[in-house]
Amino acid sequence: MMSHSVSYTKEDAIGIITVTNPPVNALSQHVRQGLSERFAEADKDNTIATVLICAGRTFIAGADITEFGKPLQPPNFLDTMEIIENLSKPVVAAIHGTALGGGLETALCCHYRVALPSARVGLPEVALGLLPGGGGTQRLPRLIGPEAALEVITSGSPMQAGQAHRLGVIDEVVTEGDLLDGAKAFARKLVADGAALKKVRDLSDKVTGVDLAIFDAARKQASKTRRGFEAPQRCIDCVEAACTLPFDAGLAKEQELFRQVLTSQQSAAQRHIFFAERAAAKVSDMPKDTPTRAIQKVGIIGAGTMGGGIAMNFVNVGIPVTILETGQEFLDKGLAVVRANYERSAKRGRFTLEQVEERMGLITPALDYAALGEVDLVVEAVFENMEVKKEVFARLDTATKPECILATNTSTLNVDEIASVTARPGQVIGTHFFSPANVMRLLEIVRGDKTSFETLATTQAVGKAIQKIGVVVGVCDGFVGNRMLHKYSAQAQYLLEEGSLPQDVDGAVYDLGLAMGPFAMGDLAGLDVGWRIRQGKGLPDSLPTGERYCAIPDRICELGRYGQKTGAGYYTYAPGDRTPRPDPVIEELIVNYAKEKGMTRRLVSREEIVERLMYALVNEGAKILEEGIAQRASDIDVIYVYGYGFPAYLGGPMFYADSVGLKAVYERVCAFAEHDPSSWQPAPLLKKLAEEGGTFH
Ligand code: 3H9
Repeated sequence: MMSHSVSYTKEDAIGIITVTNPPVNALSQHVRQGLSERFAEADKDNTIATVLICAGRTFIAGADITEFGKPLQPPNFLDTMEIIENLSKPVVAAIHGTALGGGLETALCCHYRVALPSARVGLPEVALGLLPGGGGTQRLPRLIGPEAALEVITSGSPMQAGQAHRLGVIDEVVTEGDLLDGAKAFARKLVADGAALKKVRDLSDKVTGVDLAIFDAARKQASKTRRGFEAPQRCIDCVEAACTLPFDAGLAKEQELFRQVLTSQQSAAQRHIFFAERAAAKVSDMPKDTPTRAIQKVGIIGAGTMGGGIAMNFVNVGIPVTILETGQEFLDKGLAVVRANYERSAKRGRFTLEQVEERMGLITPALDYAALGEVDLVVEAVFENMEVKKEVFARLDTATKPECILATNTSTLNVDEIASVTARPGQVIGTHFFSPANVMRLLEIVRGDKTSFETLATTQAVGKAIQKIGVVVGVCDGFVGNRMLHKYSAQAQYLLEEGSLPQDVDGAVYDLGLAMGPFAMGDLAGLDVGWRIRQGKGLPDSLPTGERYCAIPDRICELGRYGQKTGAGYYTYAPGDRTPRPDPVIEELIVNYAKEKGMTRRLVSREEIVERLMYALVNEGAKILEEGIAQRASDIDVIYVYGYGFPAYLGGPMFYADSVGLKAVYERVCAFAEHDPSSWQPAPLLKKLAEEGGTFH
């Protein structure tokens, strides 16, 4: 059947091939077929050159990711690209939007490339656990040299047209809004100048005589910055092949490694995260046409670590912020921290000192609620205490204009109760940022009972504008992320009583791929906060009967060891060094504590550590799903990957459980529950899926 997603027309003796495959003009089977057919037609037609352009919002944004994991239908990418590269007259790619992955690779088969200044180009395959498999690893180094190509391919980050032009990826940047005319003019000039048909595959100067030590250095670097990820290593192998093998042999190597990564579990997990991230933006019961409000000015209550970090997010995208505090000294201290953060980034060359001043200039410090009269959104980031929050919200309700949205950055408290003190519960919502708030991408958007669709949609849009990955969750203690983490941390502590040491537990999950184990994370966050909350509740005697309680963290705090900030916690730290060092004092404390409790310590295997910690997350995740606190299992995965350092190559805890097999997971959870019924109650949903042979996804 003839493909209708690629058309051929002729203007002024120039053939124009247009791809129309919304939303992102992915290289689906029918597009590959259409391109092959139309380019063959263009070759025969009586024209002087051919322009490849795309309709809609972007140039080809890559292969069609939904086709991966299924048998590839012909024509394959390389056959289509060969037809384009071998055309007998100049082919010019006209780029707008994003030319990514297979899209850029298609453009690299054209003889020349022009782009709008707003266009971006890149090879982001590595983020999907893949490598550029359409010749990109062989052509890009030939065009811009292996070092620049390594950076583009292993980072996966797209670059602006201007930079691409300076590097030589783009031949000309054309005036905004004038892409087709610009491309046609460029093509006519090529013909008038008698320019050669530049085939990138034939270039060799940049890939000859390369010092191969750069590849070992790149491998070492990637094993640190992308620890555990296979794809960056395979990307480097391919670029090295471009410098050691002739083009066709290099291409064959790329294809072999592409097939290898394409069928890997890591890529399946990373592709899952790609779609999960996009699914997370959808709220099943919210009408698609829900209106959103413009957020032009924001108020932040509290200039502490969280308040300051949250403010930076808005300021970074040009939204002015008013920060309210109770005393001048808190304001001064908070703003000094924000300034220091910006100056540190400027020192690293991320932006200029003028930009630091511009950003600081967008922050207005305030001591009076009256300063919030004009803001469209307030994010409250004060001390985590219900009474304090209620008082703040009651004052906000009178101080702000009626249409202003009031958001709380609580990490545990009931948003409905906070909303109840206002006359606008429909405009109250939770925005749970993760620390450091200016760095972490996750935003849990907590939808209260009365939160209106408009408030929800606006908060989602704001989250997107400040470049967060927003996941909508329901109200419960700890919401999704921290509620699950609570179960995970509890298991980690029980393992100490039973026979492990902090370094055993942390080592096991670090080796699995998590950024940090629970004890190193505790030391980083500070152990005293939880301790004081527990003391406030009168622990350990007031625990509900039967619930298991481990007082090891309390004992550690009693020694004045609060974590990194005191140079000691579960580990010790040398001054100015964040490396956790195991401490015999802690081992003794743990052994004595177990003795006191009459427990006989045993050798706990690494496998058991991983299972106890992971399945604690999964079992609680299943309960959260059943209660409707999370809309879908993949939302939980997004939360863990972007908020808790869970490796994307495992796809998040729920995807991980699916890959292990829910029957096996359930059996282990039941076995744990048999030994310790007070801390394990198998989730009914897990049981049901295990029995049905189902999966969370
Ligand atoms: C590759 O090219 C391998 C080659 O080397 C191999 C040989 C050639 N396929 O993100 P959005 C969907 S690997 C299928 O919300 P935005 C997306 O799921 C690929 N679907 O829009 C969503 O669907 P829905 C390398 C795709 O404007 C809708 O489009 N390329 C694809 O915020 C809108 O997406 C990449 O990795 C796709 N390739 O951002 C680029 N891309 O509405 C991946 C998107 O049902 N894509 N969809 O939820 C992106 O980075 C962004 O989508 C883009 C637009 C920047 C293009």
